[in-house]
Amino acid sequence: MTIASRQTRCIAALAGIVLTAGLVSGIAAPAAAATAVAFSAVVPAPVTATAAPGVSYTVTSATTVYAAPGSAPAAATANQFAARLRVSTGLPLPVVTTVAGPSDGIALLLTGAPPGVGAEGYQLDITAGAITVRANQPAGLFRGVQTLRQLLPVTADATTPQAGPWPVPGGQIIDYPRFAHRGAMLDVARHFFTVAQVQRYIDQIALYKINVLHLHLSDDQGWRIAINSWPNLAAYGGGTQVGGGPGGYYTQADYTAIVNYAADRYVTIVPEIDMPGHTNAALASYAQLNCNGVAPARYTGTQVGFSSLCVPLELTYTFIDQVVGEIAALTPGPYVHIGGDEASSTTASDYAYFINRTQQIVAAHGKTVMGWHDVANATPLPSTVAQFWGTTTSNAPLAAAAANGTKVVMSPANKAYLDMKYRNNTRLGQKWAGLIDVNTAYEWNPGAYLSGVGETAVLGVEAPLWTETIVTSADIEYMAFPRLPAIAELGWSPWSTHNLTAFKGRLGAQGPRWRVMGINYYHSTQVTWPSGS
Ligand code: TNX
Repeated sequence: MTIASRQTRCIAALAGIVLTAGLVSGIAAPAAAATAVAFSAVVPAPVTATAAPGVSYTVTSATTVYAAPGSAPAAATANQFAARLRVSTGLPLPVVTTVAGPSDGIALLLTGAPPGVGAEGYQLDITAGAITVRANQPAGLFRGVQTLRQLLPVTADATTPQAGPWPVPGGQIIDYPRFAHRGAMLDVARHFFTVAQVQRYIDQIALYKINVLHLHLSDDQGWRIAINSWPNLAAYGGGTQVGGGPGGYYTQADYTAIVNYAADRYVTIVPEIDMPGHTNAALASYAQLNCNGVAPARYTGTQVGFSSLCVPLELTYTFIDQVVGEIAALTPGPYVHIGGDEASSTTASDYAYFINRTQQIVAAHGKTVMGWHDVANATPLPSTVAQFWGTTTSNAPLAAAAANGTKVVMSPANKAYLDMKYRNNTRLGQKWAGLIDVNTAYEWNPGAYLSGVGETAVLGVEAPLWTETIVTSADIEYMAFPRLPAIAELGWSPWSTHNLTAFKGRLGAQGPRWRVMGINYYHSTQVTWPSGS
């Protein structure tokens, strides 16, 4: 099936902003640029933000960063934050873990947060004398630090030394997420991206409180993770990509490096092995996995729906058991994503049998199944999470599954797909789900979008980036920014804060920061970007 014809099949299948003068000037003049940012610039919008007019804290050579005593994760977040700031500010910023509640400096504490902010929430207090982040869990400290980063002058995110001062506006923020799952997906199968490229993206998404990175590790065009029991998958099946380039794959040590890097930023990796369709790379690597015993050629085009694992073949399930077993052992997160989309070369009854049996294999390895929403056509386990990727606002099998307890991650292709073009003339991307500029990406309510899938059935949101046309990190960034922050805000901020005009003000305030960070973002005409950004 061609990309152009997919749209038809999919449908069938399925507060005012204050910008200071310094911020507006971007990176131009360091002294002027180091000006306090307003609370109203933070993305995602916090639950409550109460500014203390006229009050600010200034980070100086006397500032110490304190981490909750006895907590290695708190110390790690403090060290990460201080290391980042030392680069741009040139300040010493020592990290101290021995005192409980300092009255000066920047403190990351695991005491005194409101219980209601949960595991990822935090309370941030900024007075003239101190900045305090309080959380119930280390994850909350990390999220709070991302807010603090956004409240520092944009030059604090530079990778070279900048002139201060380093003021932070005074007040209090109490904040916690609306949804547990706030994801980004990167397709490393259509084009391969190195460990360093994935880590760069993790850094960028973590700033917006994204907590899941779903890696699409296999597809027709490439198999991207080494599996010891089936070595040809990576060695041969990883050697191509769309357009015929050399592809690549992650060794298990590489994958672990990604998992650990993500964990240090409180991002959970969800590995996806797409099955039973999207499997040409595996079928090309092992003739014995094919129903006819003949390995197809490797594939470098962009069609979908032509490949399928051999459902009646017992070896198929040995293969899945061994692949899932190795990936589960490398993955501390709870999920293994089994794909399940666009299996148009598999009959409906074969599909249901395959998904049901594969779910059992994943469960036997101690993991929870995620699958594209097509898995609702089988019999999802109560724990299985279905990821909606359709372009309609109703999907009967998914609504029925939700009524049975299935949780849903919302990735409607016409809203959340980062590979859709912004406009007709966007150089990258596709159009099968429509054009998506900032307004479209932001203007929908994940908890009230799909009929029969209400707020309590929604686990969260995810913004997938398919990479048929995406080759470089600059390409990734161009498609993700500014739309990824829109999806991040839908996932984190309470619906009561939802306001397109205010959001676009917040987004505009990010432009100078992205420029300083070297993020190649799309200057949407729907947003007013500060001059120089
Ligand atoms: C559909 S969405 C796909 C992918 C393509 C994408 C391109 C989904 C679950 N499958 O195989 O890469 O469209 O936009």
